[in-house]
Amino acid sequence: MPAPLKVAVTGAAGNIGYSLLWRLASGDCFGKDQPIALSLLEITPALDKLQGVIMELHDSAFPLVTSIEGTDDAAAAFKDADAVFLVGSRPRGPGMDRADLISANGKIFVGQGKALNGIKPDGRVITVGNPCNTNCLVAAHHAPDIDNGRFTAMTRLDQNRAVGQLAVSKGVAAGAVKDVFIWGNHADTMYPDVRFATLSDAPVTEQFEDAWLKGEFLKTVATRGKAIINARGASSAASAASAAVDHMRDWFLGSNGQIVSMALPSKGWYGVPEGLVFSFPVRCEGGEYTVVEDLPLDDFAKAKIAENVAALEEEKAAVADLLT
Ligand code: NAX
Repeated sequence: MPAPLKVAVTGAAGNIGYSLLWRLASGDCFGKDQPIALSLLEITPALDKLQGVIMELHDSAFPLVTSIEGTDDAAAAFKDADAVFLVGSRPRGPGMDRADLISANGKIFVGQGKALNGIKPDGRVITVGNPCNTNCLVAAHHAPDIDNGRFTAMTRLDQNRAVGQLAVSKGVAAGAVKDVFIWGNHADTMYPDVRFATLSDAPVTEQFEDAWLKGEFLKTVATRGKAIINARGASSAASAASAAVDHMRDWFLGSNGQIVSMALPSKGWYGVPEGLVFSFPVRCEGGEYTVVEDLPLDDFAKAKIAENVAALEEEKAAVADLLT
């Protein structure tokens, strides 16, 4: 057996945590022969609840879990971590607009960014807590010793939602759909690009009307989070946890040649301003991701990318005081 990976999860007593921790512990993310040491971070008032979660994890007797620590100290939680899931953040409260939420959550990611400076230099960070792209930007900014390429944000749930819509429409399993990915922000503006995707080995663009792909399909994917809240009375938690597992698993173990979505600090790819955390098409192999840089852009894709750049520039401006 290899040495255990230290896996840190924030907001571990929350709804996503309650699904995510069991998937991590069962080996779905890092492999069925990879032991893990769980390091769980919560705010002080939620530590009792976290103890209950830890008791249940112990009661699940996972063979791969070597230890479980719960703490409210971010520096201790992240020290020498190999993988970090930044899930914890503040939900939007009554009367809060998006700018208030961005600014309230941005502050959390200043402190956590400083603590993330202590992860292993080759550690991997996924930001799930919203607004995840901009929270990731803030966290990476405050961890100067860690290459900002180790910081990512999650648009895999949007990708999976798009795959799910296509698969259900044709009555096939999701595994028949390949190379769907997301451009931009994890927000209503994001763009699920299917121009290079296949379903049952044939191009998606030959099996669906263009008007549907750019209309109802796009809208369904973009507003799926709200539809789930309306139907379930609670936000997507199991599917979000599943997407976080997919994201981190592919980064560690590879995407088998498939294009997947990861929001990354831009290095100027596709004209996206450097540093903006933007979802790009990537392939993962040998523990690293590589942006697929040579995809042609049509006018629709260019317009959607521009719309997302503008939205993310606006979010960045809202946290300018946290980026000094
Ligand atoms: P919950 O409110 O159930 O849980 C959040 C947990 O985070 C709570 O236990 C809280 O005590 C903890 N927390 C708050 N501040 C913290 C801090 N500074 N350090 C450590 N823990 C802290 O929310 P949940 O449903 O689990 O969702 C978590 C986040 O994921 C939210 O921001 C949500 O908006 C976001 N999502 C992101 C998605 C994505 O695709 N990127 C999709 C699902 C989800 O909406």
